[in-house]
Amino acid sequence: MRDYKLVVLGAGGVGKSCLTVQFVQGIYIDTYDPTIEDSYSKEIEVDGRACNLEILDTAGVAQFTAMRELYIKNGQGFLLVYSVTDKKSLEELLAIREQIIRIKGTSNIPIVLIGNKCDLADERELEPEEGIAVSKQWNKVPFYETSAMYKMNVDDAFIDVVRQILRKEVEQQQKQQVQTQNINEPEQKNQQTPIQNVPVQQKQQSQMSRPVTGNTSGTATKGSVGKNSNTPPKKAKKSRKCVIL
Ligand SMILES: Nc1nc2c(ncn2[C@@H]2O[C@H](COP(=O)(O)OP(=O)(O)O)[C@@H](O)[C@H]2O)c(=O)[nH]1
Ligand SMILES: [Mg+2]
Repeated sequence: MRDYKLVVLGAGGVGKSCLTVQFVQGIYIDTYDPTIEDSYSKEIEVDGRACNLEILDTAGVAQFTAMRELYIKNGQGFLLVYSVTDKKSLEELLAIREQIIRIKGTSNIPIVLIGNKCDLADERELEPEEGIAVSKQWNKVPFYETSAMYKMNVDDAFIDVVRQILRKEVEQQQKQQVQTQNINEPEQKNQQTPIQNVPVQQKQQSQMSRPVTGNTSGTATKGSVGKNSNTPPKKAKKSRKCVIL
């Protein structure tokens, strides 16, 4: 089984831990220590492939630390979380994404943008359109409004980023195959036509898969680790408007 490293990033209090624990354990913890930075593991099957996810739930306000550099370097997929009740938390994600791009040296990175707490209709400072606008700005990264409290779109968002990683792997394998063929091809042609001087045709690069832009689904199987103070969810205020782009 392959290991995949996911990193959950965003401002303090946006719901990173609640989302992670909800995804891994299927429970909502209302009082999670904001200073705890923890990693979780969960086995899931995505498109028939067994994956072992290592999920790092980050904490702390200092964004530009050596630690952060290290786990961004090691991370393969990133969940960038803001709260729809906190305008500033979306702004903070812009710098975080820039940092990821700088460290990775590319903008082709498996990322999902998450607007959490979409159940808090009365406290909204950000409408779905604002998340959609940022997603467009970021090469149309998939955008989900989630509620960790009501487990809305939580699995979808995590599985989406895993699917992006899998797709990227396939793209890289295809690229390697094309390169190998390009190296081998001239020799084969020469063997077949030893006398005539036939120019060797350059193989066209094969069409790469298109980037993920839509919502996805998959099956969660097994979770592990964590603290358990399972508080039952409060009743939702007003309508819960959540979107998936
Ligand atoms: N209503 C609502 N509250 C949430 C949701 N997710 C998190 N919270 C609240 O936000 C607080 C901070 O969440 P936490 O996961 O600790 O944030 P973190 O600092 O980003 O890890 C929690 O204690 C919850 O009270 C959600 O989906 N809906
Ligand atoms: Mg936390």
